[in-house]
Amino acid sequence: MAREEKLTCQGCGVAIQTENKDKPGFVPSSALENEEIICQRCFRLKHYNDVQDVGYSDGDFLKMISQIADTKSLVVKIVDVFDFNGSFIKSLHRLTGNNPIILVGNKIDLLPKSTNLNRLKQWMKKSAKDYGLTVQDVFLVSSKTGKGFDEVKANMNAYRQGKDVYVVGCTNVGKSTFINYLINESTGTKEAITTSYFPGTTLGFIDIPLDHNASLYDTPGVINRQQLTHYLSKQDIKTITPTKEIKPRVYQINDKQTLFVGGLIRIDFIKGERQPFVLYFANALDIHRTKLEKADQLYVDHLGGMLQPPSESSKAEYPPLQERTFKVSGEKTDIVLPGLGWITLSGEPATIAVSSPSDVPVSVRSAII
Ligand SMILES: Nc1nc2c(ncn2[C@@H]2O[C@H](COP(=O)(O)OP(=O)(O)OP(=O)(O)O)[C@@H](O)[C@H]2O)c(=O)[nH]1
Ligand SMILES: [Mg+2]
Repeated sequence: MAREEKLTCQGCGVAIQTENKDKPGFVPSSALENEEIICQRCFRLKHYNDVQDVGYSDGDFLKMISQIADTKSLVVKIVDVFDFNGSFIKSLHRLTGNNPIILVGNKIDLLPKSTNLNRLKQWMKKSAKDYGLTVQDVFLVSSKTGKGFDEVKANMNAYRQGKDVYVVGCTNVGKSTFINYLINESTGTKEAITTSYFPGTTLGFIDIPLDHNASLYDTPGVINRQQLTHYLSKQDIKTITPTKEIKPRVYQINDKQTLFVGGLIRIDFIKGERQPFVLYFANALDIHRTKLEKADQLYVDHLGGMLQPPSESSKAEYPPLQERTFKVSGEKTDIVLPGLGWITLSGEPATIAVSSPSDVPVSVRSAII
């Protein structure tokens, strides 16, 4: 791949410039002398957890990633196991050409301890196939704890056959955190690359030499507008992002009862015998139960207050909810909200209406846990 020899930020890969403070890649010219060059945006992210918006479009990132098609390399596609469907990005392999792909499910530390990881791996293999993606292999890791890294490292080395490696995936799946783990293991340097819970942290390719002839590349994430994250304020994103092992919350629900997940989505149990609803959402998210007949009014009266996120100050921007009805029977089923979590139903016959923003499509799958 033809690469210009230009100065890029070591934290996010953006081209460095010294002209405009409000544009991506800014560093004061005095800082160009430093050994480590970090742009102003990375600096603010690292030290103040404050993200500066960049004027990049979804297409700009796609164009960057499509350069991988012209390389001979190994592609490591990362997905977030907590948001498999939302982070899978079906179209991604069209951008990476004919290069072999290994699929890595990241963030397994978020799944309940009882999760059968072997089963999850099989499920991921089958799902990838259903999505039309041929993968060499599937691995599960936590870039936070390091679980699964020995296996994935050995296999990356075997599969790359001396070639470069590109780490690709949806925004926020943990590509940069994954690479930081590898860097820390081999050099002892911690948090070499900028990471954050805001989608769109990495802005360009970041070259990490593997040996004299090959490199590992971090790449910008592909944006999936169907994830709930894109409809929330920065503070609300923080609330819905799980940071610890998810504690499944079990509610015994009677028909004509409603559950609110914060003020983000609403689940109505329309018809069926009393049964357990098992909720897998960030532990910090509050769940409220009410009678179906009271739910409309409760939402009007308490959105942004008792029912939050969205918070009082950001609720005006939150899209109106649209209702979709699902019928479950026979098989243990997950109702999935991309970027938020899922609800597992036992398979007892049930009619459920889920209300979510219209651009965030709710889907069903056979239960993964
Ligand atoms: N719990 C948990 N969180 C993780 C893990 N890996 C990454 N994260 C968190 O996920 C968020 C996103 O991580 P990044 O490494 O910035 O993700 P990315 O894929 O590089 O994102 P973009 O650069 O925006 O495409 C951060 O808040 C990380 O701390 C993991 O294994 N477990
Ligand atoms: Mg990144």
